[in-house]
Amino acid sequence: MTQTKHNWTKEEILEIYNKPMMELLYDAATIHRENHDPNVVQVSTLLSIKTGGCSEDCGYCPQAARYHTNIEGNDLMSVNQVKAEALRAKESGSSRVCMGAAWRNVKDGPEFDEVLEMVRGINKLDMEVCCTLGMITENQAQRLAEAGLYAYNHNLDSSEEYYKEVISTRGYQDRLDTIENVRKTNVTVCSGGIIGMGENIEDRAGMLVALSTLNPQPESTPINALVAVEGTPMEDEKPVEIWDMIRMVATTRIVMPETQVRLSAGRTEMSREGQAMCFFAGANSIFAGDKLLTTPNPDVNEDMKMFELLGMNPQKPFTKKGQPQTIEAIDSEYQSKGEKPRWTRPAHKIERNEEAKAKAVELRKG
Ligand code: SAM
Ligand code: DTB
Ligand code: SF4
Repeated sequence: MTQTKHNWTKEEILEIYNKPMMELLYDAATIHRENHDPNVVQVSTLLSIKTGGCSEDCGYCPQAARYHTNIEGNDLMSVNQVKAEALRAKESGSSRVCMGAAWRNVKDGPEFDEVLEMVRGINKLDMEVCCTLGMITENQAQRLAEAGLYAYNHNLDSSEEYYKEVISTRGYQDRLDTIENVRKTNVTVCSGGIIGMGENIEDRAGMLVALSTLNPQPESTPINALVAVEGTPMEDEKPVEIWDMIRMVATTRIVMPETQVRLSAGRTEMSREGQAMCFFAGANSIFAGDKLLTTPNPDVNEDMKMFELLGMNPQKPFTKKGQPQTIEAIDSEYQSKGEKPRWTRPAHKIERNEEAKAKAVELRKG
């Protein structure tokens, strides 16, 4: 096992990123196989549970209300529809469902209660559940944890310096605050970013400094290549070169040895050979399903054929960390008042729901 280092500097990371390609690949692949099974890929399915109409101005995002893109906006999906989609994803080999909402932040109320119900429903299907709902408070993170959330995705997206060029309606510290709120719970942190937004290599290194110096480091890190959507301020950005993607994945693998590194947006532009190089360089997760949130993604059957060709197998759910125990909404009364729960539960431990429920009832009486 590689010793995880939490004090990476920009200079050190740049030196890695700029190594001769063969050395970079060799170093990354070595660290990869010391920490992971190189023939296993974690597969997540994205589900846009609330699409479009977002108040933010993220320059890359087709879901920002202020840009004139061709996407079809939708209100919050129903719990039953989400459960049906999750089942479909499970049958197609996915271990995780990631539900995305085009929100600036989560508001307490009926919609959040519905999302909690979706989390419970998917966890009951014995799948890992991830949400990406914008900024959340510690109390909201705790409620998601209690519903059985496995991961929360909140990307830093770029370096702190370049972030200001991309988004004006919130700051880098807002992102870090949400990540910290998630960290206070048992929910794992999924955080990464985008390349190809016009940033320079220093910005890519800067983002990796911000991610790798988090302690603990994120359990998963999506590396997205910008999907330049017509109508957004980034519509004319040039496509990301495969070599940049490989360098970014390899560098991420080296500075975050234990993290699951996910090939995310932009896979439709990548050949099988290009993706294979990324897997060799340390990527060990993908978003599967014919759609990301609003833009296309490779066909699931094509991905399965690629895995077969490469002798790779999809990872089983809860391989890296046990299934979260859920506590049914017996305490919804105080939860809706925004109070902190008065009971705690052991970290990283699967406990029978009945035991947990009994404990909560007992503590409430006391
Ligand atoms: N609203 C929430 C938020 O901003 O955190 C969750 C949804 S947002 C769409 C999730 C992530 O998708 C963004 O942080 C960004 O990394 C990625 N993303 C959005 N549009 C993209 C695009 N056009 N190309 C690549 N990645 C994109
Ligand atoms: C992430 O890093 N990438 C995913 C997921 N987390 C939510 C989203 C990619 C979105 C690409 C543009 C779209 O389809 O709207
Ligand atoms: Fe809204 Fe998230 Fe898109 Fe930004 S990235 S506009 S917060 S949906």
